[in-house]
This record gives sequence, structure tokens and C-alpha cells, in this order.
Amino acid sequence: MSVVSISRDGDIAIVTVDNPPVNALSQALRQGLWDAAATLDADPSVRAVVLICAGRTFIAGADVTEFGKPPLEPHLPDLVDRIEGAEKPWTAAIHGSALGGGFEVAMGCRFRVALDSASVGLPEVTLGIVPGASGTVRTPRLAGIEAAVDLVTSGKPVRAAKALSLGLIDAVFASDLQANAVAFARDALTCDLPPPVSARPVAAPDAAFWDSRSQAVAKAAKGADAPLRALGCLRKAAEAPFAEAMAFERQTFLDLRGSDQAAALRHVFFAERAAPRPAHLRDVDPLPLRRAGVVGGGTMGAGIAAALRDAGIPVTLIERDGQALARGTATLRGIFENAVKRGKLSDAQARDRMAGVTATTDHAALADADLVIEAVFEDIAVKRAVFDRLARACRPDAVLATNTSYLDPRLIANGLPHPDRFIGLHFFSPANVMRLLEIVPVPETSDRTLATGFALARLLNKIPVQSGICEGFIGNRILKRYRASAEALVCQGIAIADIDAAMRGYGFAMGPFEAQDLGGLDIAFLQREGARAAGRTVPETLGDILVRAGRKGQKTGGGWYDYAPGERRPQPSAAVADLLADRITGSARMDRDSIARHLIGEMAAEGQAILDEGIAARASDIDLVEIHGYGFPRWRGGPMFAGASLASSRTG
Ligand code: T1G
Ligand code: NAD
Repeated sequence: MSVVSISRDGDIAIVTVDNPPVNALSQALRQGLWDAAATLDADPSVRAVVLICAGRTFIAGADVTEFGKPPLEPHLPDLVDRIEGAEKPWTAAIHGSALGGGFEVAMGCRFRVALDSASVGLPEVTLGIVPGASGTVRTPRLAGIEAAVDLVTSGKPVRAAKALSLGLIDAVFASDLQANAVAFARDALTCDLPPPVSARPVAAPDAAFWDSRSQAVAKAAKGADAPLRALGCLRKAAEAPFAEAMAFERQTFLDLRGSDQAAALRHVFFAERAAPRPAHLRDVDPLPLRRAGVVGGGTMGAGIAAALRDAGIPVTLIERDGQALARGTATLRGIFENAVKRGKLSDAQARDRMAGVTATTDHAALADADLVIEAVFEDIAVKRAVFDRLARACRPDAVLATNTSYLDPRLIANGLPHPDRFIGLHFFSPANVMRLLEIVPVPETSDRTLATGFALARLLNKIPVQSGICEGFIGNRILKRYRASAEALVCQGIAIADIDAAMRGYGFAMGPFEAQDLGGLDIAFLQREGARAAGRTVPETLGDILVRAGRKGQKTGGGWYDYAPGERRPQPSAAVADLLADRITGSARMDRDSIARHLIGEMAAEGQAILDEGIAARASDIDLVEIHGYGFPRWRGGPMFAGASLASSRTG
């Protein structure tokens, strides 16, 4: 079957693209559209053309799987020009998403119409490239330079209503896309045609505009190259003639396509699509998720409840007593009020979020929950007592989950009447923001329960990664190695501030020591103390020495650094140097690049052990854990991806 077919509605031709799953612009599709343009130009009975797609979406862009291969004709920029130059006006009829090359094809059309559920955008910078088929040159001609800068440098799509208000599209329909698009195209024939997009003017802003934008874009890009390069293309589009701007965009696109950053971001793109769909669960239906319970309304419980409410799921929040319940409810309300302040939610939406919360100390209220997530103190006895009560209060088919960070989920599940319905769901703080969800089955967990964990991730818009059982699961285990390796460098004589600066230079928002000062050193300390109390040998870390001296981080005015009262700026600390003097035995020198390479290598080595033990299924899952749970720079691809190229650059 051909990926492009032509049908007729009177004098309007309908070009239908059908290239599952997302109508990506493969060579066959580009050729099919090219041929359709020629056929329809040659047909005098056709007066206008509607371009529409079958399946779940309009054209979702270039075919990412073709990026590593030599480009084949017809090239996309030529196809967009060909459609724009067609003798009959084309109207793109958009449902789902018109992204990247898909939106560029739509901009080659004389008109764009969409369903109100559709979105359009240029996500290329998220793949480490810039639009390569006129996105930076045609978008400002439709929406003006300011909107184009936002769209192209952020890579974020906009919904149809916004696209309409920006001038990116011409009409929005609630339903019946094809019929409405045909009527629109026919109607348009009764008026003067607007000029093709490439012939429209674009107003050039002054130098101050570009200065302020490049600062803002560089800040948001956090080390990624593509957004600033895209801004350069937009400036060219505003200041040079169309053809010159097109040549500049094409060259920038080709420069970036083969870059390390683009390769890393493509790796993450495919990793994010592989992780949510474990092959062995392909034919397993998840259980329904209509109502949820959360036990424990502290930092994590309130965040998890917020995430569930954001997904529209009614939540019963359980606390141990009235006072803790009031505190938990206030924390939850605070999350939504904050979202209102930041313009993310309306007052009405925030009220609706809270209206869907039942707060109580009575476990009987969980009788109709499909899923209950426990987030109480990290204490095995407390958790076991909670699950005993849940076993009595909940339906036998309800999924019971623990958010434990370090306890062995098998011990928590021990004694449950239905351990097949038990699972670890490890959220990250703040749970309503962080996208990572580690999914940790115990040996008894059924495939259906596991599939339900993955379904929950999808509902909550999270990235699920399955982890086997080990201390700290995937993420905290690597974190522990990372911190231990950073401490080992300190012992060798490398300055704490140099290590933090090295990791910031690598692309993290914070280095390992300043991050601990922000979060508090006491959490990991207490965990180590717990293990010691349980009779395990846990060597004393440098962090232990600081906590014993009362230095728990910013909240105590000092941790790895000193902080002036009310300030967050870390100052190297003479007191810390004194406290650690006995342990700092070396006087090693290392430049920042070597520090970063060393620490990434350590993370990758721990990741490799995790893979070898079967704790993670794929190296790319480990990369996702670090990117979505621990602030690893996305454009570096994660420690396994980056570690592999470090290793090859050492041997090569
Ligand atoms: N190329 C190849 N395969 C793609 C693809 C693409 N562009 N987009 C998705 N897939 C595959 C994906 O790997 C998965 O495969 C399946 O389709 C379903 O995807 C010149 C240079 C459209 C919003 O960045 O954002 O155009 O795992 O699970 O949730 O300027 O896919 O089933 O085997 O994500 O319904 C710009 C990326 C390219 C769009 C649909 N375009 N795609 O979401 O499905 S660069 C993008 C998406 C470009 C030009 C440039 C989403 C979606 P499998 P899915 P979904
Ligand atoms: P927290 O101390 O902020 O909250 C725990 C809450 O549980 C408190 O509000 C407490 O009143 C409540 N609680 C205690 N016993 C209870 C009982 N029997 N019934 C109902 N409620 C009870 O702790 P937290 O940081 O939210 O951590 C909770 C769990 O999440 C722990 O297992 C922790 O390891 C895990 N976790 C924490 C983080 C994090 O960054 N804080 C991240 C991932 C996982």
C-alpha cells in the first residue's frame, strides 16, 4: 500500500498520508507527496488540495531513524518549496501533532487548519538540531519573530487555540476535520489568495532584542548548543532575504546533525520510548486506576497525591493522627496554591484538585481504592504495620505499593495475603514534578500488577524504569557511588569547590557537595546509621564527620560549605578543612574536565555492575534514571551513553 493516496471531493483533491505509527517523513513519504503535487498540478479538474493524515497524528516530523544515514531525494526543504509552489492552493488539515518537518510541510501549504485537540511545534532543539526545512525562516513570517523565538528555541509545541492566536494556523474545528477542511479550502477559492508564506515580510527587531534573547536562551539551554544556534538562524531569517536565511538554516542543521549532542539526545529520545513498554508486558492488560489512596502525607505522600490529582485521579489521603493529617492536607494545598502563583493552575483548577481529595485517619476509607501507595517513615516496623492494616482495609484485588527508598520491598511484602498485588513505586522529590518513577517488583508481583505500575506512570506523565532489588535500587545506588567517589577525590586533596565546579561545568545544575548542602546531609547519614545499628559494616564517610559536628547543610548554616545568614551562596569552609584534615592525605592535582570524566566514569562503572546483576534491563534505562531523577544533563545522554564514549576516547 502506498503511503500517499489521492481521493476527490468534487473539485477539491484530498491527499491522505498513511505512514504508521506517526506519519514520519520517510523517503517514501517525501516522494509520495512530491508525486502527488505533480499529479494534482497536471489535473485541470482540481482547484484546491487538502493534505490530511490517517492514524493518530498529522506528520510528526522527519524520520529520526534516518538521521544517521545519507539523505535521499527528494530533500525535505525542496518538498516544502514544491508544495508552496503548487499551482493549486494546499490546505494542511492537522490532528494530533504537526511537529518539526510535519509543521514545515504544513507551512509550505497556503493554509493550515486543525482540530482543537491538535498541537503544532518545532521540537528539533530537543533532538540537538535546528529545524532543517525552513522552520526558522517560515515561522517568523507567520507568527512574528518573538513568537518564533519562543517556539523554536524552547522546542515546546503549542495547542491549536494558541497556534490560531499566533497566526500559525488559520482555523480550528471541534470535529469532522476532513469535511471542515474541504469546506475551508473551497471557501478560500472565493477570496484572493494570501501570498505564500515565504513571500511574507518579517519585521527585524533591534540588536538589544537579540542580546536579551541570547542571554535568556543560553541560560535555559544549560549547556545544550542547539537552542542558541536556532536563535542564530532566526536572526538570519529576520535580517537576510529568504534564500540566504534558508541556506544558513540548512548549513546549521547539517553541522548539528552529526554532533555529539544530537547523538546523545537521539539516544534519550529512543530510550524514553523503549522504557515504558517492556516486551514481556506487551499483551498484559493493566488493572483499572479509578481511585487511589496515599498513606503518609509528608514530603513524598503529599507530592504523590498531587501527581495523582494532576492526572484527575481521586485520592484518599491517610495520616496517623489528626494533627499530621492537617499538616499533610496543608502541604498538599500549598502545592496547588504555589502552582496558582506560578500561573500553572487557575484558582478553579486548584479548588478542583483539592475537591478530589478525601483526607482521613480511617483506613476503611480505602475500601474502594484500586491502588494504595504507602509513603510513611522509612522504618520497616512502621511500614509492616501499615501494610497489615491495608491488607484488611483494601479490596483483595487492589494494588498495594511502597515508596521506600532503601528498605527491601520483599521484607515489606512479607506476610501479605496477596503479595502478587504488591509492588515498589519509587517516586522522586518533588513527586509531582520529577518525571522518574522506579518500578520495583518483588518475586511474587504478578505481570498484571507490574503492567499497572507502568500504566500509572503513563497516566502521571512519568518515565517508568523497572529496577530489580538492591540497596538504593538503580538511582540511589549510583548516587552513593558518585558521592563516595567525590569524597575519595577530596581525600586525595582535590578542593570541594573544584569538584562542584567541574560537575556544573559538565552540565549539572549543582555539584555533589552543594547539592547535599541544599537537601541536607542528615538523610543519608541517618540511613547509614540505621544500617550500622542493624549490625552492618558501613565505613565512616566524610559526610558523617560533618553531620556529627552539626553541619547538616544550608539549614544549619553550614555543611560542606559555610553560608552567611540568609544566603545560599556556598563559601569554602575553614571549619570543614579542619574537621577533615586527618582524612585529606593527598595533594593531587586534577583539572576540571578530568574530575568530571572520572566521576562520570565511576557512575558508569556502577551502572555496569547494575546491568551485570540484572537490576536494570538496559543501559539506556540507567541513563533515564540519571536524567529524570538526578539532574544528569540530557544532552550528554546519561552516564552509560557518555561513559561509553569516555571509554572509547581513552582507548581510541
Ligand atoms: N521518527 C521516527 N519514529 C518516530 C518519530 C519520528 N519522528 N516519532 C515517533 N516515532 C516512533 C516512536 O519511536 C515509537 O516507536 C512510535 O513512533 C510512537 O511514538 C527536518 C529535522 C508524535 C507526539 O521530534 O513527539 O522533523 O516504540 O510512543 O505518545 O526540521 O511520537 O512504537 O517502535 O512517542 O502517540 C521532529 C517526535 C523530528 C516528534 C506521538 N519530530 N515524536 O506520541 O507515540 S526532527 C519529533 C513525538 C524534524 C525537520 C526535523 C511523538 C508524538 P515504537 P510515541 P505518542
Ligand atoms: P516524611 O517524614 O516527610 O513523611 C512521612 C509521613 O508519614 C509523615 O507525615 C508521618 O506523619 C506519616 N506517617 C508515619 N507513620 C504513619 C502511619 N502509620 N500511618 C499514616 N501515616 C504515617 O517522609 P518522606 O520524605 O515523605 O518519606 C516517606 C517515604 O518515602 C520513605 O519511605 C522515604 O524513604 C521515601 N522516599 C523519600 C524521598 C525523599 O526525597 N524525601 C524520595 C523517595 C522516597
